[in-house]
Amino acid sequence: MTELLARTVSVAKQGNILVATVDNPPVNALSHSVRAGLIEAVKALEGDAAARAMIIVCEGRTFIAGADIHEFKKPMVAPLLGEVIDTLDAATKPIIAAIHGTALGGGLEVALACSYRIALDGAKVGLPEVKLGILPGSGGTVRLPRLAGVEQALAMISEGGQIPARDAREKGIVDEVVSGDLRSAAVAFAAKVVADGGKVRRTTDLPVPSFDPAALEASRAALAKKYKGFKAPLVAVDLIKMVTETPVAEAIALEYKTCKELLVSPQSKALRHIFAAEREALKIDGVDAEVKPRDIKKVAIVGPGTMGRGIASCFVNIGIPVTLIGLTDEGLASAVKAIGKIYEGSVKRGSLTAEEMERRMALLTTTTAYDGISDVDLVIEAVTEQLDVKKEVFAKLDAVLRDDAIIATNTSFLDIEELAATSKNATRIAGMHFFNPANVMKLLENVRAAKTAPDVLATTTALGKRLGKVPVMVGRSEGFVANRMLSKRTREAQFLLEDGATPQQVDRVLTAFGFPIGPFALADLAGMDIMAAARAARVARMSPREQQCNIVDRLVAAGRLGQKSSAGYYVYDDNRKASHDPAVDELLDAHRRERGFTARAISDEEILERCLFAMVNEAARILDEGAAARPGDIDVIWTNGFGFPTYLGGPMFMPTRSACRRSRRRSTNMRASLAISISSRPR
Ligand code: 3H9
Repeated sequence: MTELLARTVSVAKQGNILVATVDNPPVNALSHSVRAGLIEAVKALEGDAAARAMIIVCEGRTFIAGADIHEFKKPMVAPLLGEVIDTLDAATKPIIAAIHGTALGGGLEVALACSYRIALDGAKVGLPEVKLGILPGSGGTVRLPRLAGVEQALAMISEGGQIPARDAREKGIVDEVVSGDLRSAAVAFAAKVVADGGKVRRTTDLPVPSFDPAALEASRAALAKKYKGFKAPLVAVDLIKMVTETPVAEAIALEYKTCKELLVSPQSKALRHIFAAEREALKIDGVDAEVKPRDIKKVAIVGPGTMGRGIASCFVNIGIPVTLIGLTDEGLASAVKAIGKIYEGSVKRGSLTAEEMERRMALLTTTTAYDGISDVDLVIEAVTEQLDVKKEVFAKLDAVLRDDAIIATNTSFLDIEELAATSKNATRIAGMHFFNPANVMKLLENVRAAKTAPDVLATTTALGKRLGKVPVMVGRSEGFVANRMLSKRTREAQFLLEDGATPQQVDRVLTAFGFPIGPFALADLAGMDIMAAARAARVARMSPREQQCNIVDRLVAAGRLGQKSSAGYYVYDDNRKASHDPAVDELLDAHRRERGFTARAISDEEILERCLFAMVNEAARILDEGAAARPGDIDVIWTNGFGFPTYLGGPMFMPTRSACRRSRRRSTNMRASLAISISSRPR
């Protein structure tokens, strides 16, 4: 018999075991109907004298992935999650959570309120609320330490990581790990519990295991350093400390109060915006969600330089064979050696096994001839940034590839339309702009050209996700989105030097704001010769002021190429520690004198506003041109590409919020334009 309790929870009976099945796609979040349904399921268990235990199992790809994030914006409707948890906790018959996929946040809290937890091998559990700027609010901080210990619980709650079922078993969070059919295994487990007397086990009856208070304080210091600027990880320490000192009922109430306070904090709003924006970015403007990506089983990468190597390792990391094409055997051999070195480092650090390294390296082949790649599904060209060279590569690829194979360029600033026009089949041309180091950086700017086929766009997006990247679709635009906005910030930072600021002051203001590195330390890292070359390529299109703002050329002329020559905007010691160099003050003074600028005192506020507005203004132009589909896409690009603090929500979210205070009725584009009018002096 199957009884529908709520639209999303159904109950069936198997012998004397009730099976409550949650079915709330896509991730079985604890929406109102699930909460109501779970309470009804417990009532059904209590009301059925013949039923001796119940399992909670989920349909689809995962166990309950947490509270329904979409409900956070509205007033919550009873029953709240706390009531569900209390109902499970108060049940007089054992309830068993059967976990597959991920049991996260409120989902794990539901499981922790059950008597037993069994998990399918490969499932994961975690309390990731901190990533949304909140903390568990339905007993997670109260129950997890009682099962896993205080230090382990703090690590999971303050960092939000997921742990595999086997680890969870070892740590006491899960009772049994099974393989095969989870539902049958859970019913068998429940039957055994019944046969053993049908005992109810309440996590809240357990004592808090002993712990080292000094370790908690050490965690606080470590978290403050690792998550600089983030509030919730530090609140997690206070919360766990409170739980160790407070009776259960009071601790649960205090935990809920803390969660509610965090939920309305600006950081949580910003982090939830980024969570939603990253998922929204996967929806390609103008491409139907039903469009199927092409199957990518084999890849070739042209160009075994820094980018080509990094991109190659991204693919072999996920088991896709790669053919690396280069001009010489020597160049290819050194690329393979460099990739091997990256993996050797991981093996030494213990993050990769020697066998896994071997497996990955075996997926890598090299060739100097194009005819060996006729069977690949995708080619990414990562050759030198010269249009003619790339056109030549495209012609060679056109000659050997299957018609349905995709050609993606990794160009950072060349015109994708010009490249597409050289191909005999422009529909298969797209951009996949990886960031250096490609094997580390999360951001992937996928580029669409006018004629790119919808399923090619769907493929680069799906592939980005498969590679563990955060893909964002962008359109034709010089420098696309990330670098185009960065160049405007860099330009403004240079103008600030002309006006009287120092590199140290600008870098200090922007790192205090939350960027991991300031623009001048970043320029030293990139190399002044590279910056000068990029400037030379664009100089004809620059405004007169920018054309004459040639500080980079002066640094190059003085032999100050950045970190690589131990001197740029800063001077560097053998450990690459940067210090102020009076020679740079003199160089800047000379520049100002020649250009007719008188140095004035510049406030930190002016520095911050000018640098941020320069970015936001460019973003507004990018949106107006359609080179980015949504403001949220730009936030995703900047938080993942250049370390814009996620707790501020990105450059579009942040100024939008302050502009909102001035006018609630303006559209997002208009709000960005507001920033333009504020900083509208001639550039
Ligand atoms: C919480 O539980 C608080 C409680 O302690 C206390 C409360 C008082 N709700 O990521 P994907 C959607 S806080 C609603 O691409 P994947 C997502 O928007 C919560 N929707 O899939 C997307 O929809 P769309 C703690 C959600 O396979 C679709 O599902 N839990 C939720 O790569 C697919 O998502 C978390 O923070 C949600 N909770 O990864 C878990 N989660 O396509 C957050 C996802 O329409 N979720 N969606 O945009 C995740 O980490 C991943 O989604 C998961 C699946 C690992 C589950």
